Amino acid sequence: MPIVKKALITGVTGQDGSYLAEFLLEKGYEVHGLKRRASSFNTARVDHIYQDPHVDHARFKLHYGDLTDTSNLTRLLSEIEPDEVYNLGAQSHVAVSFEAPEYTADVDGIGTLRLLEAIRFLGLEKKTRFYQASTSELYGLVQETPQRETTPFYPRSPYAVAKLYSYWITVNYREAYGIYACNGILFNHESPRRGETFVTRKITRGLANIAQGLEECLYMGNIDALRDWGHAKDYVRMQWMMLQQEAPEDFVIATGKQYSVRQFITWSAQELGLTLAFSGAGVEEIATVTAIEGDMAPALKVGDVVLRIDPRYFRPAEVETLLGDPSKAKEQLGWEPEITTQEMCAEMVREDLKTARRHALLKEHGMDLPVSTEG
Ligand code: NDP
Ligand code: GDR
Repeated sequence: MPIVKKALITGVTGQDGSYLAEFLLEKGYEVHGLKRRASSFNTARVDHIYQDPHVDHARFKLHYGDLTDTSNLTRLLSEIEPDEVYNLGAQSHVAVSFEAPEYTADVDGIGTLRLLEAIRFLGLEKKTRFYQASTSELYGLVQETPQRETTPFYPRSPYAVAKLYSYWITVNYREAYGIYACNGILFNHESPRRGETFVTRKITRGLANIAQGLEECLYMGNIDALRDWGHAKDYVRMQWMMLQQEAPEDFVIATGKQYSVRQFITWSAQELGLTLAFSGAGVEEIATVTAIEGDMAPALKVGDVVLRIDPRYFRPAEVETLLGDPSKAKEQLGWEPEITTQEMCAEMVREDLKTARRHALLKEHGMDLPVSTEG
């Protein structure tokens, strides 16, 4: 396949980066990804598309780098001269940003400036288009419902404040230097590749493990939080679409539907054949199994408590509710999500159940693998 364009993806080893890399490779792009040096392998999400660099015409290439390293980013941009840069790299966990606020600001805020400044410094303003992974967390303490492109921001975490800087520096470089730079203001999006400590994956993986006897109980924070959850596959398509327009603009990407964490727990349990009853209030609330159908949860019986509240997972400042209005994306770009929240939840549970069953089988044969439950 002839190479159509060259793209650089920061955060290629993350959830979105892996789906976007697949998407761009299918479109005929040469895809360059930034990966961080780690003491163990961190490329599990892209191993299936990795191409041996010794093979001629490899179109997927990984480079060591970091958003805190200006010279590294500048060198890579000058060597690759990409047509498109997708800045997806970030310390992306809101709760962790309260623990590591300075690092989060450096990566999620100044990291964006480093890339934009490198584009300018290298004279790539007219060649390289730039996508910034902005977020519904910018709306934080919401000022209007549903949230759209014009809704005022009110960030509620070090993560969101760092992303606010990135949002505005992207707008500023577009206006000041004419760079084709866009913000995708994406609401929560999930998939079987979602990091294990974000709430949806924590639930689907945790319940699948409990059903198979690998964990005993799920410890959760604020299960009344409301979110607008879409599927990452639908959202990366839109990231690409935003860079294919005549003029750069910012877009909200969301489903326009909102559910509680508690609802997501109920759906996940149902997918495992479990009916749950919630009882108690506040930190005393628990979820108990009241009925079991099928054979997906051999380790459970009616009356078992599978969920408790642990205040450790409450945030110093919480974003209680988010609901996006994707009308602009729909009207201007014809984008609509294809996968519903409940379908996505079912897919995540199915995938986590497969893994849990494999682990349970190994355990049965005396080959116990440690199952991490941190986060
Ligand atoms: P992930 O946490 O799954 O992936 C983050 C990526 O950033 C990983 O590849 C990670 O590398 C990389 N990264 C972390 N720190 C650095 C650093 N210092 N230098 C370079 N790379 C780094 O996030 P998602 O895929 O879910 O999200 C992608 C982007 O979209 C993020 O910027 C996120 O903030 C934003 N976003 C996400 C939403 C969502 O619901 N998923 C919604 C709105 C915005 P490693 O694998 O080594 O950890
Ligand atoms: P969020 O996602 O903070 O919206 O950021 P997360 O899944 O972490 O939390 C969603 C909501 O669930 C509540 N919650 C818990 N969250 C976690 N992680 N663990 C728990 O045990 C738990 N219990 C309840 C949270 O308090 C919150 O209200 C995600 C990230 O992908 C960001 O990078 C992105 O910008 C936004 O989505 C849009």
